Amino acid sequence: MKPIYVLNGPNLNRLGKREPEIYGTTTLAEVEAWCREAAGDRPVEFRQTNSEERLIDWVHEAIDEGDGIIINPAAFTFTSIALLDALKMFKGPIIEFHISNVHRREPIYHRSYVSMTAATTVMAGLGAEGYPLAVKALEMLIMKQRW
Ligand code: DHK
Repeated sequence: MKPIYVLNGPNLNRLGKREPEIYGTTTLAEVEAWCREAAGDRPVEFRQTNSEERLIDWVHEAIDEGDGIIINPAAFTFTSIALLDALKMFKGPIIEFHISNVHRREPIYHRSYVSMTAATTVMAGLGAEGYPLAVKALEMLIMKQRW
């Protein structure tokens, strides 16, 4: 069984302390534990970076090694065509994940490059508690070969 990749973008290393009124008080380490529990026997590559280059390198790794991707690109969602181009090469389900409901926030958070042609589905606004739900949803998409 190939791993799923749970990739997190810039500033999410500060989760729990960063704008708790928007992102809550759960830490990224707690989110990782929830994802591993939700994945059961499925191996999980759980990562975070503030670097666009590294995030793209991990997508390339997932192209060769993974069965599915959950990605919270954070601010790169709205800026990176390079990340979109990398995700478009992935032959499997991709869940674009946002802790907050970006569509209910400032206009700079409304136009997602990832959603344009790469994301199979988008989950937004469920808080950090949405991550383990995304793991379950990704497993369903993998099993149904739907992307
Ligand atoms: C996280 C960020 O860092 C913001 O740039 C996004 C996203 C929203 C989130 O809700 O997880 O706009």
